[in-house]
Amino acid sequence: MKFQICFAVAICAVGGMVSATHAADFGEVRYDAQTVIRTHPRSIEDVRLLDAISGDRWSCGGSNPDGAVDYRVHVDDLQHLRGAGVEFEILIPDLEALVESERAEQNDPFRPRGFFDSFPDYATTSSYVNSLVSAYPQFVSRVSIGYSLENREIFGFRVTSPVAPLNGSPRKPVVMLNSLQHAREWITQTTDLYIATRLLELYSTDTTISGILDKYEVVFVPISNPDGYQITWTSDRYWRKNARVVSPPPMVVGVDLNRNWSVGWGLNNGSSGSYTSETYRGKSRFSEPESKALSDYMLAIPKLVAHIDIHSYASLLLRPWAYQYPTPPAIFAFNRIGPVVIAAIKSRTGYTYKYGGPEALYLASGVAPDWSYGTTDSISFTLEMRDSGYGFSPPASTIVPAGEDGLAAVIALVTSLCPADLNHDNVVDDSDFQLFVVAYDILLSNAGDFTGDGLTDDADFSQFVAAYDKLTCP
Ligand code: 0X9
Ligand code: ZN
Repeated sequence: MKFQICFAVAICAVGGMVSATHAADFGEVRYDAQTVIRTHPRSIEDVRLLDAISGDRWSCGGSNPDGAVDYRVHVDDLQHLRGAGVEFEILIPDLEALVESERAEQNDPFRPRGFFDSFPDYATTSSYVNSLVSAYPQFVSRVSIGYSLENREIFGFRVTSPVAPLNGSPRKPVVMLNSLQHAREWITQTTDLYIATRLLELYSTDTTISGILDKYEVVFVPISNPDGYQITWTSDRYWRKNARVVSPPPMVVGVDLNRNWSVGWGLNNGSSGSYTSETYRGKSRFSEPESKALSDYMLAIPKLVAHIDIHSYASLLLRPWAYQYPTPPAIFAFNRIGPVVIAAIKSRTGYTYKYGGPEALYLASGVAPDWSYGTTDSISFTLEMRDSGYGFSPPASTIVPAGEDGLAAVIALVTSLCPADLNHDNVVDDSDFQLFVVAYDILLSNAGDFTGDGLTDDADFSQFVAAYDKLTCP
């Protein structure tokens, strides 16, 4: 059997994950003589060697063949791996060449000029959000989530139809979609913006989508880490963390925002207390203004029902918990919805994602969806976008297909949120209860089978009651 790094808990995140050294001035970081390899570790020793040699693991699990892990490695170090008998193939032979060809593609004066034909920088996204507000004034409003350490605005926008919320509620239930906590994961932002754009464009012709925007509000935060994102445009294309100076000279920069959230924060399984680590968790829970602002915004939402934190590029849909193996109380709901989402992506784009818990990737403590699920009870996932074969620099032609994956995921997620609304009238009330009782009594129909075990029984009844009580449905 192949050794599975993704099962191998602490390994991925503790200790060895060291950032490329960053000069104080953040001068241009080049990736000359750097490669990205896909490795097949046979043992924990192999992983330790890879972590020590590389310090920058790019991805693992998901669509990778069993146990394969991608690392950025200096060409001179490949011989050590060969010497140690570590199996690998070269995925990206010359990383600096990839950075440059990506830049050339972005700057090509003859490239198509549509918004989804290239990757937008901070200013371009900000203008694009304004243009959505102008094009769909009844549907879109821009919001300010807060400010980054370097005082860049973390902006977002709310999308819903002018149809009023049910029962005189002041606000519809909210689905939150944020991207770019990890600065280098550019495909996550375009996916977020693509989902918003298509929901708006399709509202008038697609009844599933009008159903979604009539019942829910979707909040988009495309650039959750604006300072880190700026770094990826100006000095270091593969910067992951934020721009916090975490130690005095010799200066070390960066907190991994996706290790800074309060639920599970501080555990060594999947985050690090070491400044130089790519998974450095920060000095305390929510020490970083970016994660703090986003969490405060989400806490103030009266009814947050779902949240997707978008990452790349392991082709995975991950449920809580990320910080520990024991399953969360809502495991039935996650296990019902997760496979539906995966199947929806497959049928829309043909791309295969996998659904799972921490065993599908690795433990990670202090991540955003553990916080949103653990604190607000919303159905929260990490969505790791598709692997294009170019690591964090997918060609611009990936933007639309990946965006379609994301759109399929959101449609399937939102339409799966409210199984107890058996008569589809948008409320879980006595009429649904009556339908449930009929299903329960005759034990023939599986209309009330929320657990997916083929029976409408007591376990389903508990779930029905939970849905009824919590009013998680619009
Ligand atoms: O490590 C992370 O923060 C995410 N992966 S990434 O390669 N984009 O950095 C995954 C976070 C969620 N992890 C689990 N649910 N295990
Ligand atoms: Zn990420």
